[in-house]
Formats: sequence, structure tokens, C-alpha cells
Amino acid sequence: MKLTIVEYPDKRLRQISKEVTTFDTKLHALLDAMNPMMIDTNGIGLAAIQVGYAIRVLTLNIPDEEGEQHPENLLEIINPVVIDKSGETLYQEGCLSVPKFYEDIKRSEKISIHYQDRDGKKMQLDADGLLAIAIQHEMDHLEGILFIDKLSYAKRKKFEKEYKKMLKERKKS
Ligand code: QAP
Ligand code: CO
Repeated sequence: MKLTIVEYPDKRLRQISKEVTTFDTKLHALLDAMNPMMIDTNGIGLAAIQVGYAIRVLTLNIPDEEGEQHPENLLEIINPVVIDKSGETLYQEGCLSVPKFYEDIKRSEKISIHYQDRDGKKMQLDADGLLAIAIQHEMDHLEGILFIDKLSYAKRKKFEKEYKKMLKERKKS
């Protein structure tokens, strides 16, 4: 299964992703393709809509203190629902669908979610640190929301200008 990253300003990123109801080999094939895609592109989180599938599926792999990612830290999250959140934290976020741009975004410091694994089994997860931030970022994708939507008006304008320039430069090479 060959996947490509959908990049802003592609309208597909604005779709609301649909709940997964069948946990079949098709879903597993998508997950099995998303995981290496995320690692190969230096991602720590990826939502299915970022590879063109509007379903409520996320993969995450948070690096260790040395910045290394390990297969055993892979998290596959399907149909997530936030059941609790607390605190506030600021982190410089990026997104595989918004290449080369990073900005501080405010999120909850801790969150608890209900979700399903690749076999449809019901799970619960309490997260803090980078994992909590990444889950919130990826869950936004399910609603068609990008981290750049959370910028102030002035910062968003600066982003649009820089990003357009970046795309133009990229087209040349
Ligand atoms: C979301 O983002 C995230 O611009 C995942 O050129 C970000 O994996 C969650 C990436 C920060 C928590 C904190 C971005 C790779 C990867 C780029 C990513 C790029 C190459 C972003
Ligand atoms: Co993203």
C-alpha cells in the first residue's frame, strides 16, 4: 500500500473523519503503511486524513530522551474520545502536512482518552508530556483542524506569507 502525505492547503485536510466500525485487514494494511511512513518522514504522529483516508485513525511514536523512536512505543489509536483533561502547556509544534513551519501552541497538559485498538478492543490511556500534546494535535486532524488555525491573526498572516514563499521555492528545484 503506497501512501503520500497530503499537504496544506489541500482541502482534504478539512474533512471530518468518520468513525471506524470494521476492524478488518483493510484497516490493518492502512496502519501497517502509516507506521513506516511516519518514521521515514521523521514524524511522531500521523492521522489517516494526512494520507488521504478520512477515518478516525491515528498513529503515534514518541521518541525517547535521545530522540530515538522504538517500534515498541508505537501507539495505534482508533475512534479516540477525550474523557478528561487538565492543566496548560506550551510546545513548539510542527505537522507533516505543513512542512518546515513550527510555532508555539497552547494545549492541555494532561489528557485521558478512550479509544479502540486495531482489533476494536476498548482501551483507556492517561497521557502527559509530549504524548498528551501529540494526541491533541492528531485528534484535531479528525475534525479538520490544523495547528496553524490556532495562531493569532498576525502570526497566521506571517505563516501564509512564509509558506507561499516556501512552496514557490520548492517548485523551482
Ligand atoms: C504532531 O508532528 C506534533 O515540518 C506531529 O519538515 C508536533 O510529526 C505533536 C515533521 C509537535 C506534538 C508536538 C514536520 C517532519 C513532523 C515538518 C510531526 C517536517 C518534517 C511533524
Ligand atoms: Co499534524
